[in-house]
Amino acid sequence: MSDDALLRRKEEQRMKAAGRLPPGQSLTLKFPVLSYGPTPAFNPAAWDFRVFGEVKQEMGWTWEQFLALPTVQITCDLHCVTRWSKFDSLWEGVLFSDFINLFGLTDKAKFVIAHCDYGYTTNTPLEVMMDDDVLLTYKHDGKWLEPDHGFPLRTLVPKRYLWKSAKWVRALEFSATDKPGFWEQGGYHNEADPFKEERYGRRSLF
Ligand SMILES: Nc1nc2c(c(=O)[nH]1)N[C@H]1C(S)=C(S)[C@@H](COP(=O)(O)O)O[C@H]1N2
Ligand SMILES: [Mo]
Repeated sequence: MSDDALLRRKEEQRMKAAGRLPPGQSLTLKFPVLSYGPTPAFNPAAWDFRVFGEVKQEMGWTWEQFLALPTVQITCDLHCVTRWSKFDSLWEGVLFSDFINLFGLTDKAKFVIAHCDYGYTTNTPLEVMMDDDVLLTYKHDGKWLEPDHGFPLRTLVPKRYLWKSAKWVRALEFSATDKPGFWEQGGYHNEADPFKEERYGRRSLF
């Protein structure tokens, strides 16, 4: 076995023993790219980010304005439905639960729908988004996030399979009703908790 394979296996055993490896997952030391469609070009002068729906005040940010928002750093584990898990990755971004205070939510807001370039969407209950590790992020491992991984902005929802972490996100919709997103409509599980192995839903279209 190569040194890399040995290291990987040792790390995997360690994470399993620590209860950090969800069922059916194996450890990767890489950060694979999984996108449906191309990586969008980023034009900082034209980019904007907005919030709409069940908000007290609709709001938008330019890239410069977004970068001025206070950030936090978190270390978390990532779990992809394609069965790889990546441990102890470092992220910096705006904490979602702080971000919503900038505009306020109505009492009806129960779900958050991320809208991305090229129309990718994903839905997550507000309650899940309020966790203290959910970010709007643009830095990974101390560097600007790679474009393939979602630069300029991605949501990060570490406690759900990674398809719920929306790359190239341009808007957040706050909704009273749930609106299954791209993969959720395509047959992935609506809840996507890796430790419950919620990979695929009942109504698979594939
Ligand atoms: N906008 C957008 N976000 C996306 C995707 C996508 O195709 N478009 N793919 C999702 C899926 S299925 C996965 S597994 C992760 C992969 O993230 P990564 O490429 O950074 O590993 O991004 C998610 N976010
Ligand atoms: Mo995925």
